[in-house]
Amino acid sequence: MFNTLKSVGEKFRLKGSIYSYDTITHGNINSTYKVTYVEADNSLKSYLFQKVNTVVFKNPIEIMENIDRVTTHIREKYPDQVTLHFHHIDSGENYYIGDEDYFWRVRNYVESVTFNSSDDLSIIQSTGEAFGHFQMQLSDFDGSVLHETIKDFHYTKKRIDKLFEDAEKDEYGRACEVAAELEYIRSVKDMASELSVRFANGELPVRVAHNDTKANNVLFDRITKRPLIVIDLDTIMPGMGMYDFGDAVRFIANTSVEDEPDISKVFFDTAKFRAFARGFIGEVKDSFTQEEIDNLVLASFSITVELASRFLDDYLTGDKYFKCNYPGHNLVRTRCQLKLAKDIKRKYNELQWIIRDIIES
Ligand code: GN1
Ligand code: MG
Repeated sequence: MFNTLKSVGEKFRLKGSIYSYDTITHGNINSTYKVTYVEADNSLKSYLFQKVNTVVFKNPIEIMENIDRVTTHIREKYPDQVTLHFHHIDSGENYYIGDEDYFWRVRNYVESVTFNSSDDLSIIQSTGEAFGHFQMQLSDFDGSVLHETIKDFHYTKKRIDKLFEDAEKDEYGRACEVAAELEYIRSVKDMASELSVRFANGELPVRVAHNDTKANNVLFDRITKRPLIVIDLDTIMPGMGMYDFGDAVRFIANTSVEDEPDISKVFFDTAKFRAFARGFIGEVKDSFTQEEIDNLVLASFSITVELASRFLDDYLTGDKYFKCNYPGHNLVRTRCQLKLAKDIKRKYNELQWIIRDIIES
């Protein structure tokens, strides 16, 4: 790896020589490294190198254009905020296509801390603020100029339809193991699909969606523990703001991890939901419509069922999309997300009351 990183660094004209590097292990798609250089005056400077998975991201150049447009908009509106800065190669691009078409990019490393989960409700509320703030900052940005880099990314109905088609084909002979999971998804398909269908019909607002609002995509200041910046802008596309909320709570309000094998540990924590919602809604209440606010809980349920369907589809089609750490990892992920979806559904009314309470307070 060292030699690869060294030659990528040379392309991006980074000064000095590599002092150390670490692999950053979170993220299911791309490969990420923190690379520290020692410069001529002996000072250390770190960068984030990323090798983009071009099987998933078929148009990485379009992704870089999207990121450029969105970060420029934010930088112009809030010049004092920490922003992401991508380095350029000699010929001017902010990416480098290397051997075997590997797509590399390099950005500033922001000294910070991230949280995969937290029992500290103030951290959760701040995470909500960060993602709400991101939505708010982009509420006056014309989303139609963005490329749809992964078509129908959160078109839940299509995701579920594809799952059933692949279960029918059953190329890996795994469908018989997952009859119960398929049956549950079939039973909630209409409910989980509703928002995505209405969005596709033009009945709901088109926003700039971040589309990957996991807690660890917010960087916090190490000392003040205030949010600094939202990262991982690979999936910014026109989409539903409500789904950004839903994706975030599916991750942060899970009492365990996203791929917990023991699903008896998996519940949807209403106190964490409340904390996140308070932070998020505080930021978006003037830009979101009443209808969007009223559908935040449905969005949370829908995206959880959608992700379960994506994991299960990947399992049935040979585990080619999500990185798997062991055989059956995608099935474990599926079961965990379905357990969570069931718990969200069970607590539906209580969650709606929490949203109402926040709006009225
Ligand atoms: C993928 O690799 P990562 O963690 O950024 C996926 C998201 C899923 C997530 C689940 C492009 O994101 O949609 O919610 O895994 N990203 C893509 O952990 O498919
Ligand atoms: Mg991501």
